[in-house]
Amino acid sequence: MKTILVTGFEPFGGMPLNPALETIRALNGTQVMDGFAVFQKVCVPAVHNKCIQKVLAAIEQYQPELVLMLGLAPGRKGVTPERVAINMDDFRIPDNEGNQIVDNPIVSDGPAAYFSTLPIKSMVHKMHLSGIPSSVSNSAGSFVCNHLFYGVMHHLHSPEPRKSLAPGENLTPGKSLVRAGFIHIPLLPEQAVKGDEPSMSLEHIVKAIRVCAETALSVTKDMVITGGEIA
Ligand code: PCA
Repeated sequence: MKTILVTGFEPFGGMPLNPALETIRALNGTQVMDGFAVFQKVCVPAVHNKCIQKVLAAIEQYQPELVLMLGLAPGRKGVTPERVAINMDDFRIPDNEGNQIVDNPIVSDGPAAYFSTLPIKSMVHKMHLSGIPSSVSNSAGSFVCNHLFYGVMHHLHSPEPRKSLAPGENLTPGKSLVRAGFIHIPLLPEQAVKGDEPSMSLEHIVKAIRVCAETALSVTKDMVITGGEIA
């Protein structure tokens, strides 16, 4: 059976919970596509460098087909697959060990950015068909989530590990390739009781991530539909 590594951050910024952690707990050990693949959770510290090390160790251990990294983005109205990770830390708040890094590249000689190798357009389309609010996000921010996203994509593009798919590259079953990317999720309803911020139930978020996983495991070439924004 194939493994889908699903990572979620611990609570950060003084919040008591992180829906990403609740989501990976709910998914852990569950299967998709009639037992074709199973979710394996990884709880990730909201701490620079340590988060990357934790996920790389899990990739080494589980040799997954697919890596879905999840994080909370308060204010998002839906489930938002990220298009791109940028090589820059600019933390508006300290991470969970008090590090507040400003204007520092994540990998000093690394490229400016990496694209997600998930079929983000197809994932959004399938989530819409499943009744889940969703859109492509063109920025994962410049905090710990972008940091992890960039660090993992950099590792998957370096020569030694299993190679990552390039955007649009065909997925050839049986080849040792791993698709990876980041998905931001909204607040849970209990985190938005004042009614001034959007939220989504855990049930819907879990369903959304299952749809994303099934899409990423079955779509060989992403759809060409707009997910763009006018600034
Ligand atoms: N969201 C934060 C960090 C951890 C999380 O879940 C972010 O978007 O960077």
